Amino acid sequence: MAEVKEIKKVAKKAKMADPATASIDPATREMLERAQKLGVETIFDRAVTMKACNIGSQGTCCKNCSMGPCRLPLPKDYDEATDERKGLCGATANTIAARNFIRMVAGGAAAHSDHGRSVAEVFMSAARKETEAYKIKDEGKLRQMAPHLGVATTLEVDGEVQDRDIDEIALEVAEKSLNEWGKAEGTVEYLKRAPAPRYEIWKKQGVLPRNIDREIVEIMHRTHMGVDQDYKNLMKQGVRASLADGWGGSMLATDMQDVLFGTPFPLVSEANLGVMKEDMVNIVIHGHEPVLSEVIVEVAQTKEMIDYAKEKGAKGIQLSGICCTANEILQRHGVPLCGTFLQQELAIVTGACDAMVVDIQCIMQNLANVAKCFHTKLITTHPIARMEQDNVVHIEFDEHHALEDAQRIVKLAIDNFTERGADVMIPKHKSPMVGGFGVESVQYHLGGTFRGDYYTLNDNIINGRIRGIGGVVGCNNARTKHNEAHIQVVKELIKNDVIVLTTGCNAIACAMEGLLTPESAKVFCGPGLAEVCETVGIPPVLHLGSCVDNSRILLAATEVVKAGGLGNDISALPAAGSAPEWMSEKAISIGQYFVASGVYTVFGTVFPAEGAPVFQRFLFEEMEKMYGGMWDFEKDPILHARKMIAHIDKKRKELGIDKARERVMMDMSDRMALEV
Ligand code: BF8
Repeated sequence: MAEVKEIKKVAKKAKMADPATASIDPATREMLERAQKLGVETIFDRAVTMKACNIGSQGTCCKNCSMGPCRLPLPKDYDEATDERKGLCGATANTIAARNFIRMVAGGAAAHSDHGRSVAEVFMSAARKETEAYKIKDEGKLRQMAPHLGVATTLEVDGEVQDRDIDEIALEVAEKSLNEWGKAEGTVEYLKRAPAPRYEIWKKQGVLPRNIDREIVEIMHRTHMGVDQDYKNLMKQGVRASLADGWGGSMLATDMQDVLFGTPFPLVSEANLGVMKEDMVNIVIHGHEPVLSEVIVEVAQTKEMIDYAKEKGAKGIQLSGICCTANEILQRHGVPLCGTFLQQELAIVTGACDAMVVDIQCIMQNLANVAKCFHTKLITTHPIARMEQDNVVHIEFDEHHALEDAQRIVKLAIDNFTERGADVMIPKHKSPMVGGFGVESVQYHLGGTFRGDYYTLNDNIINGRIRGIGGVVGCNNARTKHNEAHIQVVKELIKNDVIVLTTGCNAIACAMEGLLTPESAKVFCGPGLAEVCETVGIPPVLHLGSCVDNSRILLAATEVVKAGGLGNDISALPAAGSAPEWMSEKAISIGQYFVASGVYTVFGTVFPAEGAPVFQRFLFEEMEKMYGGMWDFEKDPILHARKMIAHIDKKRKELGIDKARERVMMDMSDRMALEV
């Protein structure tokens, strides 16, 4: 039996989560039961014992100065006309909720964009040839992104146009990109990649971000005690910073990662805790930045490391991933997905995780406590994300000696294989999947043969086989049943012929449920979408990558606009966005740049403005008049999906293509009736 080491166990009398209601996933339930039997506390148990603060979750707790916190709960008999709630300084519920909301935007935009900056710095090292570990891998993508930064890809020699040297382009792109975080003049370059009418809306509203860092800093200034006290003006800055994320930091991160590591293209893999292997060294990679994990993938496949693992009695090395680092290495290398955000502790509870390597974001500090109970080496790698617990090993990663760092980490994991206890329990559950989609591969599968655009996709939206596009993204939230809302929303959409583009933990949840296979189209889709997926050979849910890759959804939507027939702006498209189980500030930033890009966006779980109904109405209704997109909130997953479908139908009607869809639907049933 296992030696599960000394641990602060769940007190016997403490309430614990009920595995049956904690998750829809059998592997998660199995591991949660095991954790509870072993006395290992997880987030699922803490979600039962610790209640969320109602005022904070409504968005109306202000702790921006030491006279507070000032708490303004929504009264039961709330009446807008007589609402006189205020903090000590007089800040209204609207001001407080708007300040809190845009601080969340700032947190999310900072996380995505600082990740982007790190990639840009590695990109610069590669362009300067200062590192052996990174090279320009995808020259085509580099040539494609360069003009958007004002970098020429050709030059004229003796009256002849020639391709410019790739190293020169790389250097200039690196310089221009890094400049985007702090340039003194102008606006973020990539904004012009949006459809022209969209850019004009941003210009008219005065929300073109000047540079990425400045907009985030300005949020912190404006929300400081005694500065901006008008929720509309606060939101203007929230929009500006979110655009600096979606069309700036995140989009640059995606592009530069593609150039350095390759643009994803469809590939097969597997998902869920069952991808771990008992007879192999299991290295679970977790976090968000692919710069280190890319090198770990390379090193783990070397003969030297595989032989070393065999020397230690393992059959080889099994890599798998949690969260968005998982999505990054899945998309480019087919490394299997171990699980979503809520499964990180459970990967260690298997007793088979020889090393968990973490970088930044969505890493629970409790991992260290769980790792203490098993043999698992928990390795932090990033200078800005360390843990206080003494069992955590810190191997700081530096792109200048990336190979050595990765070798050290992989070797540590292999050495630790021999330390495993006997009680290993890996759930059997895993699902096959196809991942690796992106703007380019959607074009390949759903574009015209010779047109190089999204012709086939548009054509099928116009003729009604595909009703519309749903972008379903975002986290898990321990306050709701793990993966339930994700899966119900997505199933309801595809059942109604809405094709789904997914990223982040929603993508992992869909993979675990088998929705990322072409075969699932026949089982779960309406007849129109099933026909398209079967003809083209794609899943009805397309995995577009990590959360910074939501920028791929923005660009895919832009390609749909460009292909024609569906209006001249993103807001005209029969499309809607969703984050059914969101929890992180990054999700708020993403939601806000979707809304500001013209997308109707529905969130589940809680909405952090419920305590300020006037401000919430501004987000849900007024924003549509300004940006063509707006927020909405719906907890119930089926109603959530139906709201999205209703919006899609409204847009179809505005485009005059609702009749085409009716005809297709009538054809199906009428034809059957006629044939009888
Ligand atoms: O950036 S979806 S829980 S893993 S925040 Fe985190 Fe949310 Fe998962 Fe990726 Ni995105």
